[in-house]
Amino acid sequence: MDYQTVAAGACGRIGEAAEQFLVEGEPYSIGRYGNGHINDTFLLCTKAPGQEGRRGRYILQRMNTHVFADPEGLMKNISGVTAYLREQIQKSGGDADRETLTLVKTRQGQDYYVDSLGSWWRMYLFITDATGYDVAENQEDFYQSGKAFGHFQRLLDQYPVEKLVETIPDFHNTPKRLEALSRAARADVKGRAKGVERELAFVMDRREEISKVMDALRQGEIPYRVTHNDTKLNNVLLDDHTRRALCVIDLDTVMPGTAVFDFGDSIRFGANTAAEDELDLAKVSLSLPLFKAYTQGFLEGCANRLTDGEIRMLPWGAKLMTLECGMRFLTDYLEGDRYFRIHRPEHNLDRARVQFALAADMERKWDGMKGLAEGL
Ligand code: ADP
Ligand code: GN1
Ligand code: MG
Repeated sequence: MDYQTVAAGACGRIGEAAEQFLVEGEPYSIGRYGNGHINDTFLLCTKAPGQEGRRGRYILQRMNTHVFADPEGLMKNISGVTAYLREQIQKSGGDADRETLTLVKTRQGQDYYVDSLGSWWRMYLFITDATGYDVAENQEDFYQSGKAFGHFQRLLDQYPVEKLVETIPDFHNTPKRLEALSRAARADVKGRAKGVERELAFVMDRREEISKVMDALRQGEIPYRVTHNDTKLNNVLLDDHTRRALCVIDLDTVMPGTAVFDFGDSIRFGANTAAEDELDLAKVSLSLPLFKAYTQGFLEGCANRLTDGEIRMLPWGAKLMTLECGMRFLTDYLEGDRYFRIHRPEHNLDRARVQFALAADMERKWDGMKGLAEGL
């Protein structure tokens, strides 16, 4: 490999992997890209042979096979879902290369490459002139992201569920997340439980509520749907020119689930007035105007197909996704930071504290959230 730049933090057999995919031009630079917590994501640029200047851009990802135990099943999901979305987008006259992810094949005609160290790699066309935001800069952007995730949900409304592998079993099974946290606290492999008694108590005080949405699903009060399950603001790209929602990305967790949790996960991330890992908890709060903007966008994007039962559950979706994410960060902290990528020693604990502060603020603003969700 003699690329001009190979970024610090490159991993595995990245050069070997880059050369397996059918790109236009020849690879000349590669660097880490984006702020995802799970996969190793790189931007690969190519140039025409013997010439200077960029020819093409691609996203090269090393998949996280610790998190996704069945990468082959996962890639089947992504290939099926993206092909289906492509068809729908083309039917409605859209630009499928920008409005959904497009997998780039390997020279062997596969959707992924397993390198000589056993790492799994995939490549997507880079979606140009578009940005995934880590904070909602204004209500309109957040409204747009709600529209995108709602629309995504509607496009997949008729997708054959039996084609989907459950890439992470019990991903949003909130009572199981609570059990996992309790187990991690009991095992206390890193000796960290003593320092998080307040956070554990915060969760335990709310244990009766934790299964509220799961119970509604099990009792058939709300339907299972094909959902995204990781609806963070930076998993949707907005068009840089129009600032309108363009493409929903990060399709690793598309599985049967509930629209209530897709809604809730977006709120926990994007309607927080502080970053997910803010150290000053006084800055953490739920913005009701952002909550309103997202709700409007999501309901419109779903073409108002959510049932009354789902709409009534939306505030619970927000609170339980916030508690769940807090529990997951805290579990990972107790277990020694094996799941989420961290950038400082107590990063997962800081993240958990933010989620719990946000859940507490949602309790203070509960009537406002209910009024907005049911009143729109
Ligand atoms: P993770 O699961 O680690 O969050 P993502 O698939 O979300 O990984 O990718 C990480 C980041 O890379 C995204 O937040 C986005 O900024 C960027 N990204 C991913 N795929 C594309 C793409 N096809 N075009 C442009 N940017 C992308
Ligand atoms: C992870 O992959 P990314 O960074 O978009 C995680 C989500 C969490 C989120 C917290 C597969 O999302 O479930 O809510 O971090 N994804 C997976 O920021 O676990
Ligand atoms: Mg992501």
